[in-house]
Amino acid sequence: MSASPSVTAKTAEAYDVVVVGAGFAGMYMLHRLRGQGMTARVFEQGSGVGGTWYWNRYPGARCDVESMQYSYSFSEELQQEWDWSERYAPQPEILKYANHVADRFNLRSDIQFDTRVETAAFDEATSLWSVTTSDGKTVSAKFVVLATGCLSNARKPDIKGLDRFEGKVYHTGHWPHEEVDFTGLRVGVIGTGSSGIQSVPVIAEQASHLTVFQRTAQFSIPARNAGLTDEERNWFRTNYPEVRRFAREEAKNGIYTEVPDRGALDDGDNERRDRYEARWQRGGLTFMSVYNNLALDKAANDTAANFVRGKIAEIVKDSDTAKRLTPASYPIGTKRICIDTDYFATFNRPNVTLVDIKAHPIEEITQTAVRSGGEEYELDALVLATGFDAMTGSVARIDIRGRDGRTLNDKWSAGPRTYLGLMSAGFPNLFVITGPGSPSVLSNMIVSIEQHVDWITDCLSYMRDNGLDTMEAATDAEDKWVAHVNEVAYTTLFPQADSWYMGANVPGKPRIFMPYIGGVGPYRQICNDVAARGYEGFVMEGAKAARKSVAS
Ligand code: N01
Repeated sequence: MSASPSVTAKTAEAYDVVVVGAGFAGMYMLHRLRGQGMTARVFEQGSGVGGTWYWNRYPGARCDVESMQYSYSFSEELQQEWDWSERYAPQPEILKYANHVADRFNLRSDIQFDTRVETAAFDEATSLWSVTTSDGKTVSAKFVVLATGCLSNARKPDIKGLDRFEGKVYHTGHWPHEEVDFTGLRVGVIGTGSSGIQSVPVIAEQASHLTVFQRTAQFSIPARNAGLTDEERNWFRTNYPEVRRFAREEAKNGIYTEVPDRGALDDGDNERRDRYEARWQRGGLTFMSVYNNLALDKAANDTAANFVRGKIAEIVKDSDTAKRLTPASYPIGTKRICIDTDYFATFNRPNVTLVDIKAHPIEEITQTAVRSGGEEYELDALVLATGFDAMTGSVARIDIRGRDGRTLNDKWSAGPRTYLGLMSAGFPNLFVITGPGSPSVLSNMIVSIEQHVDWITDCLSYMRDNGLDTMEAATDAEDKWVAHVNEVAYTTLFPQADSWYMGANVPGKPRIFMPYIGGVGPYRQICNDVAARGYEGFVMEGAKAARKSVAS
């Protein structure tokens, strides 16, 4: 183990807080810290704000949480004044919103762009973090907040010959900033998660031929995207107090919608079909909220899965293609459900081919083609919609060293361990926003981001007001929380799927259900209760306490 970078507090720039990342989490964190009179420096590897929405510029990229809800709630003026154009905002509009927020709250002056945080080391003698960045500088900070995002480490698959391919290769999660035009090209898309499913219909319209390489068929629900009317916008604006309260406190996933009052097997066949049909027609993520036991009971889940399978069979004309597009190996919703615009119908186009790479794995990629099942699919361009090293990937890229020089990667080698998804024992004054062990990716991300940022801000103010220097998760509290997160996960059907929630998409990654599935409302209450009890489960120490222990 190499020596920790030494803390150069006397010479380095010193801040109260270093924030890593200027996506929605990092921007709001900076805003709140400034409000508390704390000094902060944000390092962002991109050239602009927006995080996910800065990188994911692939054709068809848009949010699948409705725009009126996928937006900050912390500023009443902002939420009243910003005009979303569509039910699901397209990526350029969300990025414009992020830039508007950065300008409106004058955030840029404390954000250093084009700069990666490479190492962060805690010095036990000074209780300071020493942070080195890709521009060769070192800064020191009392606290480090990782606002690195859960789906921000785009993962290039390990496919033989990929680097030999002579056409252009794109990754949906790392899309070029200049326009990509597929007109007249033979394009291949590998991957059929949310990114693949959004991009396939758009690419199919441009390409002379599109070949979709599918490893696992996905359940997808129509988005029914449309322009927002003034009436709809005004409804939200008038009802924001209740919409936001409900999203924070009552909704499991941070989205305002009806709460189901029954399980799927409580209705007869016809009534159940009518309910699914109504939600299918309405479209969107809340399809899984028709009944309250779809994530819990396999027989109940089967009714929803079979409904969607029936829809695929209705939409896709070629029965063999329809069969291959029909998910069969996991319960609906246990891999993140997708929301699409014309995804299944795209396979009725004469210029689209589906290749089942589960049945016929890709053998290799040559200079000009993808070879699978002995067939060569000649391509001019290849799109990798192969996802992310989710939840831990971006944290793992930073060499983080806590007490005794132990790295976070070493500590998390058998799976991430946190208390409340906020801190990890042995890493004092290091916070993670929407980290593993918190609801995060199972929720409307902005609801969870705001909750974590507010909690951390309150915590830092509390420490300052009480003369406390360090805060750290206690090992026993962390152990209990990890066990609880795991226990709750296994009351659901989620662990049955090979999903990125389980780390299953990354070869060799420990198979652990990473987010907390107890719901954002109960989770918020737990966090608030912990704070109200003087940050129960955390060890806090201050100069006074240290002096006292030295004197005694
Ligand atoms: O990534 P994914 P994504 N060879 O991991 C396949 C959010 N998001 O970027 O299922 C061949 O879901 C893989 O196959 P399999 C959202 O939370 C939101 O699409 O592992 N194939 C799968 O089909 C989402 O869930 C929005 O068998 C390989 C695909 O690639 C998350 O981001 C939009 C492979 C990866 O799917 C991730 O979505 C986009 C290999 N070696 C994303 N490796 C919205 O808000 C992987 N695959 C709308």
